[in-house]
Formats: sequence, C-alpha cells, structure tokens
Amino acid sequence: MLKNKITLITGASAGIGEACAHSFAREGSHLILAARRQDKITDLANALAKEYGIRTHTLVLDVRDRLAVNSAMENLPSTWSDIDILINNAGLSRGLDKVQDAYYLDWDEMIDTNIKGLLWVSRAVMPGMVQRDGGHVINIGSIAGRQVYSGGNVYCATKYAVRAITQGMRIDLLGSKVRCSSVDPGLVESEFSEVRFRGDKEKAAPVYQNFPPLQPVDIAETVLFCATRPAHVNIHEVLVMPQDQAAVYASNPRGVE
Ligand code: NDP
Ligand code: 8X3
Repeated sequence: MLKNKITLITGASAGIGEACAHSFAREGSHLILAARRQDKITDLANALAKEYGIRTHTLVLDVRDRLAVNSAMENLPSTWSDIDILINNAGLSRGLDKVQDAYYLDWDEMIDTNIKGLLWVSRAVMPGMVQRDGGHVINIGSIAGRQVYSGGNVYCATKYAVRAITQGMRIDLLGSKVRCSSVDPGLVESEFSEVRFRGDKEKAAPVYQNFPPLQPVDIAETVLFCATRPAHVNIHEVLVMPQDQAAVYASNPRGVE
C-alpha cells in the first residue's frame, strides 16, 4: 500500500521519527528525512536505502525557521515534491518548572518547535496534497495534550494545541481526499527526557524505570496503521499508553522487568 509513496518525517534523527522511518521503509515508502543533526539522518537514509531498496532524501532543517522550511519545500527536486504522507513528529520539552519560575527561552523553544514548526511544515506541504486531492497528515500529539501534569504547563499547552490544530485541519480538509490523524503516546523511551533535562542523564533515566515504557517502534507501527487504512477511512486520533500507565498520574509502579 505504501510502495512508491513519498513520506516526509520531521524529527527523523531519533526516537519516534527514526522508528517511523524504519517502519515506512519496510513497507516500501520512499522517505524524506528531516532533522537538524545531519550525521544521524544521513546514516539512517543510507542504511534504509540499502536494507529496503527505497529512495531517500535528507533535509537538514530546523522546523522553527519558517523561511528555511519554505525554501526546503520549494527547492525539493521534482522527484520528491509530491509528498503523500507528512509525519509531523519533530518536538521537544524543556524543563519541568512552575510557570512562576520558568525560563522564558524554554517556552519559546517548545512553542516554536511543537506548534509553529508543525504549522510551518504543514502550511508548506498541504497545498500540494489538496491540489493533487490526496495525502495524509499525521501529527504526533501526546497524552500531555489531554491531561496536564505538574511542571508540564507549557509543554502540555503545545500538545493541547496540536490536538486543536489536528481537529481544525480535518475540518479544513473536508471536500478533499486528504486525511488527517493524530497519534498521541504516553511515556515513550527515547531521547525525549534527556532533551527535557538538557543532557542530565541522572534526571532522565528514572523517568523510564517505574514501569516498562512504550518503545518508539510501538508508536511507529501505530502511525503505519493509520497510514495504511483504505482511502475512505480516516483514523482521527489514537491514544497509545504503556500497559502500566492509565493516566499521567496513574501508573502501576512495578519496576521495569
Ligand atoms: P526524541 O528527542 O528522541 O526525538 C525528537 C526529534 O525531534 C529528534 O529527531 C530531533 O532532531 C527533532 N527535533 C527537535 N527539535 C527540532 C527542530 N527544531 N527542528 C527539527 N527537528 C527537531 O523524542 P521523541 O521521539 O520521543 O519525540 C518525538 C515526538 O513525540 C515529539 O513531538 C514529542 O513531543 C512526542 N511525544 C513523545 C513522548 C515521549 O514520552 N517520548 C510521548 C508523547 C509524545 P534533531 O535534534 O536532530 O533536530
Ligand atoms: C511526552 C509524554 O508524559 O512525558 O509527551 O509528557 S509526557
């Protein structure tokens, strides 16, 4: 079903985005891999091309930079310009500070990446989908877009925004054959917590020790499921949680097995 489709994945250099690249490549999709770390996406692109015989294209891109996003999309080689599937995955959290104590630039970074970055990429890619009357936008939301936790304030706000934007996109796309889904994970073991705590591994490691977390591949396979339904089916949203996490504050702390 994905053979010879073109999928653009933002944040493809790690975690969920990298896992999506593996899952989509396995199903025969050609891939545009975007992130800021060139070495990571280049290595991944080469490895997937070799393993699955797909075509790959890399974009060194900071999604916060609207002009760079527009330029990257406008200058795609013609063999890459008709994007079938956009996975808006690039995102991050910074800190767990209370609003009254937080560092302003952390807010800028989260809002600029998780909300505005998703919008810049979508705004650049969606017109082509609408014009071709086909495509699929899949946004990576979060349980944090449904429940707020202590210190989550602005990160949660960005994911609430992703949920609202996804719902809005679906309304805006009515009348076209372009689909729009969101996949909203609970705790996933990735670089996410290390980024949240700015490389402090001692703070990041315990996040994944209370119960077995989701792995990036669990989310990638869910994204793949959304992308491979028949054309008349739109999966609106999927909330995927670790079996031991019922809600942000309700987990079974049995320890990682
Ligand atoms: P990782 O930190 O492992 O990966 C994040 C990815 O986003 C990296 O590839 C990073 O690439 C990219 N990225 C970050 N900022 C930018 C930017 N400005 N421009 C381009 N790319 C960027 O985290 P996850 O894989 O866990 O996170 C992926 C998505 O999943 C995020 O949207 C996150 O909010 C969401 N999520 C994560 C959960 C979790 O528990 N881990 C749970 C629910 C949702 P690079 O640094 O090379 O640019
Ligand atoms: C990431 C999951 O619970 O750490 O969106 O916010 S959580």
